[in-house]
Amino acid sequence: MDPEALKKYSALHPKPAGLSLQYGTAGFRTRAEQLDHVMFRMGLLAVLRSRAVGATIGVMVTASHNPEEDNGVKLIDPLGEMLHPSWEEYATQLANAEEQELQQVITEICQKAAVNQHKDASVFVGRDTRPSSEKLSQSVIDGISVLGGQYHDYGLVTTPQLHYMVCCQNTQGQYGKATLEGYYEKLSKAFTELIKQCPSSGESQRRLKIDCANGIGALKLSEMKPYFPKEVLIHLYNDGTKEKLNHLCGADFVKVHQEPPRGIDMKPNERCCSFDGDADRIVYYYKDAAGRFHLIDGDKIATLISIFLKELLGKVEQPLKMAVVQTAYANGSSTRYLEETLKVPVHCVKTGVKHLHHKAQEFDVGVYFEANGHGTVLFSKAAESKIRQLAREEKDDKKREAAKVLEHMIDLINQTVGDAISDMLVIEAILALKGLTVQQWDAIYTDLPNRLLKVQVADRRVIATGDAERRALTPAGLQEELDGLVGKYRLARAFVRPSGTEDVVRVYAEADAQGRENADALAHEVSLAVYNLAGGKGAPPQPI
Ligand code: NG1
Ligand code: ZN
Repeated sequence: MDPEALKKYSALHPKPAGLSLQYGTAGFRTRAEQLDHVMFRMGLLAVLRSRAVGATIGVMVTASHNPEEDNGVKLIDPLGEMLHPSWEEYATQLANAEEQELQQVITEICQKAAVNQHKDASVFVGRDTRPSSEKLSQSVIDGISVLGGQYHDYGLVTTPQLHYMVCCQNTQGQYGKATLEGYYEKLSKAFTELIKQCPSSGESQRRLKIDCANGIGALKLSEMKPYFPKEVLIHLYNDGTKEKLNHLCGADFVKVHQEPPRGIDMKPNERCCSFDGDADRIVYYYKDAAGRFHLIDGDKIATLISIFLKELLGKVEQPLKMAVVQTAYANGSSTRYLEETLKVPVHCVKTGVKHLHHKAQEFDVGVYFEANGHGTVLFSKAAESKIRQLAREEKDDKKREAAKVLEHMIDLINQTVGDAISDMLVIEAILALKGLTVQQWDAIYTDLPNRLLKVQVADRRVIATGDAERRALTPAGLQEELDGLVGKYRLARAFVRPSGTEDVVRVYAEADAQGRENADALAHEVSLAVYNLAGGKGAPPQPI
C-alpha cells in the first residue's frame, strides 16, 4: 500500500464531517450525495476482503426499492452470499474513519483479519439505473485501484446478476459463465427444457405483465427476450423511459400498499408481477372480475414452489430433507398451510436475507422467502449430485423424469440470492407444468388481513427484540402491552422491530376478519404503544 497515494485519492472522496453510517441488513443506504466517500472506501474494503479470502469479491451500487435520490452499496462474498457478518463491522469502521485515521483503520483490519497485503485482489463491480450510480461506482473503482486491486466493471446489472457472476468466477465456471450472456443462456435453457413438457395452453394463460419499477429489470429483461422460447409472452411496464424509479410502482410499493402499481394496464384475471428497483424481489397479483385486487406475495411464492418440489422429491424417492425458512413477517396462514397441510417443516429467523440464506443451507432443499418477495431455493451439494445422477442413470422412467425436472429447477433457480428474473421463470414454469391459473394459485390458502406501519421514534435502538424478532425485550412494559392488544382479536399476531434500512420502527399486525378492519385497528393500537413507550417523535400515529 502506498500511503501517499491513499491520502491523495481519499482527499478526492472526502467524508462529510460528523457523518456516521452503519453497514446494515442491506449494506450502506442513504441519500446519494452522502455516499461518495463510502463508495471509495468500500472499494478499499473489497480489495482487503479479496486478499483475505483469496477470491473475487463483488461490489453492487444500488438502493433497491428506496427512492431515486437514495443510493447504497453492498459487498458480495465469494459464493455470491452476503458479506460475512465479521466484516460488516470493518465496513462500518472504515466508512466512519476520519481522513487522518484511514491508514490506521486499514492496518488494523489487515491485522485482525490476517490480510496478506501482497496477494492479488479481484473485484467485480455492478450498478443499478439510478442517476447517481455511475459516478458512485467510479468512486468504488478508485478505491479498488489505489490498493492495487484488479476489477471488472459489469456496468448496469441487476443485483442478483452480480451475485451470479461472483459465484461463477469463484467456482471456475462450475456454476456458469461469468457473463451476462452466460446468465441468459443458463436460465433460458433450463426454462425451455422445463416447459417443453407442458400441455399447450392458450395465449391468455401464457401472457404475463411485468411492472419493472422503472429500474434495471426492464433493461435486463429486454436483453434476455431473444433467449426466451416463443411460448413466453411478456409485456414490460414501467420500463424507466417515462417515470421515476420505484415511484408508485415496484414490488415494495405493491406489497406495502396492497394495491396495483401505477402505469400498468390490468384486465380482470390477468397475471401480473412487479420487480423491485434492483430486481431481487418479485410479487404477483391480479384483479378479479369484481375489480378486487389480490396480492400473491413471497409467502405464496414459497408455498407454490414447495408444493411443486415436494411432489417431485416424493417421486424420486430419496431421503432428502426439505424445509421452508420464513421471517416473522410471513402471513400466519402461509405458516399454517405449510406445516399442517403440506407437512413441511417451517423455521422462523430474523429479518434480512443473510439469516434466511444461512438457515436454508442446513437442509438438502431449503426454500426461503421474505413476505416482500425476496427469496430463492438452495440445494445442498449432496442433493444436487444425487439428483443429477438420477436424471442420467435411473432406470425407472417416472423417477428419472422427476429427477430431470428437479435438475432443470436447480439450473433455473439463482441459488446465490433472491432473483426476480429467475424466480419469475421458476413460477411461470410451475404454473405452466401444473396447468394452474393465477386464481387457483391464490386460492391455495387465504391470507390473514395484515398491515405494516412505520413509527418515528427518537432512537429506534431502544427497541430490542428476541425470539426471531417476535417479542420486544425492551423498553420495559412494551411486550406486555402488545400481548394485551393482540389478545383482543381472533387469530391475531403483532410485533415491532427497528428497521435495518430506515430510521423507523416497523409495526406488523395481522388478525382474522372479513375485511381488514381488525388488522388495521390492531396495527394502529400497536403503533400508539410504540409511540408512547419508545419515545415517539412528531404527531401520534393516526387511525388508518
Ligand atoms: P428493514 O428495513 O430492516 O425492515 C427491509 C425489509 C427486509 C429486507 C431489507 C433489505 C420488510 C419488512 N423489511 O428491511 O425484509 O428485504 O429491507 O432490503 O420488508
Ligand atoms: Zn432489491
